[in-house]
Amino acid sequence: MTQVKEKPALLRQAFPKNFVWGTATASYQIEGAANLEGRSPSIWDVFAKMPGKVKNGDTGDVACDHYHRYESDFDLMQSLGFNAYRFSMSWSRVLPNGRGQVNQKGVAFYDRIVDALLARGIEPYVTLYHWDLPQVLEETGGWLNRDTADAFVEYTDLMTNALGDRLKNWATLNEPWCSAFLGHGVGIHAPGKTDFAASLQAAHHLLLAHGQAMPIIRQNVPDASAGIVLNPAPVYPASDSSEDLAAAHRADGFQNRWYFDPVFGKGYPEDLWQAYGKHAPKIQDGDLEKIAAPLDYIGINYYSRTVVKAAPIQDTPFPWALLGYEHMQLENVPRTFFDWEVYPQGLTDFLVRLQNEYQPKSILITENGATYQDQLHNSQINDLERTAYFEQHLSASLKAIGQGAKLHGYFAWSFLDNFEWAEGYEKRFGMTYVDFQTQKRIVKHSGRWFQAFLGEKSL
Ligand code: IFM
Repeated sequence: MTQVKEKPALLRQAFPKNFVWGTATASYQIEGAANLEGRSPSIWDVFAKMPGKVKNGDTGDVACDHYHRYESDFDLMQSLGFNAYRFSMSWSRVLPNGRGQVNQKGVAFYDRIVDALLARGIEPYVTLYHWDLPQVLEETGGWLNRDTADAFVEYTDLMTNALGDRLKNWATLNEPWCSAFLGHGVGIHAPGKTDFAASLQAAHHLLLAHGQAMPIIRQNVPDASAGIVLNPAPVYPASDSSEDLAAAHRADGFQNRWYFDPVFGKGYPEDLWQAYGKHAPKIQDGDLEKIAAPLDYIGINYYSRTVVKAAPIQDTPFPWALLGYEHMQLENVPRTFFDWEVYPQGLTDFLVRLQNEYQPKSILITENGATYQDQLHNSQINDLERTAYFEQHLSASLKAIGQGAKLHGYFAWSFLDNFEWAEGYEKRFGMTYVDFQTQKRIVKHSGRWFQAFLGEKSL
């Protein structure tokens, strides 16, 4: 008789003892209360209201109403066993004019958030900028204006002074690649610009904002752990041909090296700088030194990989045409509802490469998760695919630790279903289902899986 081998269960104890177990969200995606208590519009409030920009005309006006429900949301988070929570702050809630006059009610909200987490034994990890630039700053040029990097320093100064006595884990930016390229290159995110050179300029000012804010965090919170969150897409060649290998290297430059290299003190990659030519950003003496401010940790958001093949280089302002590659859509591979390939090996590969190439002191996986078409049956969501996604990526993380990656924590994206940017509420990433009509929360199978895993019990 054939023996059916059961896959050994993944155990929490297989991870290092002080591993950080968290879940993540972002301000505009969950808070709601868009017009309450002095908050001014962000670029996402404005973008979401432009016809055709967000599916079904959805906006973050109410979202998960977390602004009013954070106490019960954190009770739920605590009951699932997480010991850390990554959230972001809304700049326009605390500085409605982008700089200058402080909205104390906005600051008080984040003060309450931090206390509510600490009271439950959940360590807060904050991101200062998760894409919701105050609209007033957009009106003076947004990330295309170098002054916005200075305004970010003022905002950092305000929040680190206000909360740094209790809040120790700080990230400057979330995924500057997205703010820059999706927001300024292809225009599918706020502020909706479509100019490749502008996207590179925005990327530079974002990185500058990060570099200038790091010393302020250190000055105001001497025992802070401070870093930045990037979103690598490991790139694989479609074949072993030298053309495809070279194309993959160039694509890796656009996706990954353009951000990792300067942040880790290597400056912008020379091959890309040459290839971008007239589209390359304007930078000033000393910028690269600032951007290279030492990090306590690097945050990695991992979802999927990219596969590319060589294509003719064309003098058109689209990065892949300019760099001579095409994206491949592989057949017969598992995919999420976003159509992103499920490829856990990419996480292992990237973590190991990151350690070897950039030698970070510490790595956190600050996001990892998947969207599937959840079905509500008898008030339950049996999202087994999402559970499998989490399990596979945790195993991939463990593999990377075994190969030397200094990985110290994992934050699942996301705690709640939420406003998924241009996709509105259609794409759900939560381990907790949110009924956006009633605001009822229902923990999905994946959330219950985490609860059992973290509590070292069987489900
Ligand atoms: O929802 C986003 C998040 O805001 C940034 N990283 C990717 C997630 C899923 O698309």
